[in-house]
Amino acid sequence: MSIDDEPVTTLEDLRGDLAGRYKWTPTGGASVDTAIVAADMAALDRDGYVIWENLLGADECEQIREVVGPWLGPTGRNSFEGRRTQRIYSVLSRTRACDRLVDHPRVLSVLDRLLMPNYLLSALQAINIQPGESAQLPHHDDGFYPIPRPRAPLAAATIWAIDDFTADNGATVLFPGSHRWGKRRPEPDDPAIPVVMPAGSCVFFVGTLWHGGGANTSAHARLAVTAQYCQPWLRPMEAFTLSVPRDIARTLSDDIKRMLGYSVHPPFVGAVDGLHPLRLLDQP
Ligand SMILES: O=C(O)CCC(=O)C(=O)O
Repeated sequence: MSIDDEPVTTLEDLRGDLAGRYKWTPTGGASVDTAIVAADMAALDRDGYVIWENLLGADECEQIREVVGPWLGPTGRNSFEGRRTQRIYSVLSRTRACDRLVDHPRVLSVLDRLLMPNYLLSALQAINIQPGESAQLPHHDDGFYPIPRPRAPLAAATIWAIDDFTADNGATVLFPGSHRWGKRRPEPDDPAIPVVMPAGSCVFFVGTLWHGGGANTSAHARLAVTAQYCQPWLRPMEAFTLSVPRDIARTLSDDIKRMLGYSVHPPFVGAVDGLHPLRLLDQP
């Protein structure tokens, strides 16, 4: 079946499927002014990315720095993770300090329009690029799903600057407009821009946009948090229903619960023992 075919949900006898009342619920993104969202969507369509400055206050960045700092241990195991880059995975199982980034209304407002209802969180990581790190291999974040380009994005990503992003400290480098490319990869002459933005800002880009962490030729580390999202019918990068204990999941916002996998892509993708997975959170 191609993704353009009639979805199985239109079959008469699946009308009362188990997604029921959870088929689509408004997210925190509904609180964002529609004119603002329209401008964001136009930028994403044109450039493949949009930058939102100063969404977090200095105190929130400081809190994240303090919480994340003690976990920053070994550097990456390969050049993609970065030999001089520290990564913390499974952030949701460790702290609540980054929840606000995951379900920020501005982020959800564009995800609501880019992806299908009940889209999932695919990854949440802290990335600390240390001095001396070289530029990361350019890639696009939905490149590991084996569906040929050009195509609509299957995923989207945010990168939140917890430290100021400067041209020389490893700011993410983007290839504007590359979300429309077919099979080709970035060449040395392709225009690329470092995302220079103050701490507390966020760059949002579609999963088809070529990008990579920048080289850090400065004397200071660059801390970021990245939250990535994918279509509800794809397998996320991080298996959050396995890594986040149910006692923690119960305390999360409805939007985050849904994005962790306590949701269904109708009629039954994501079901647990034939039932809606939210029921697991009702059980002791
Ligand atoms: O740290 C960054 O700026 C980009 C990292 C990235 O794109 C990735 O690891 O997928």
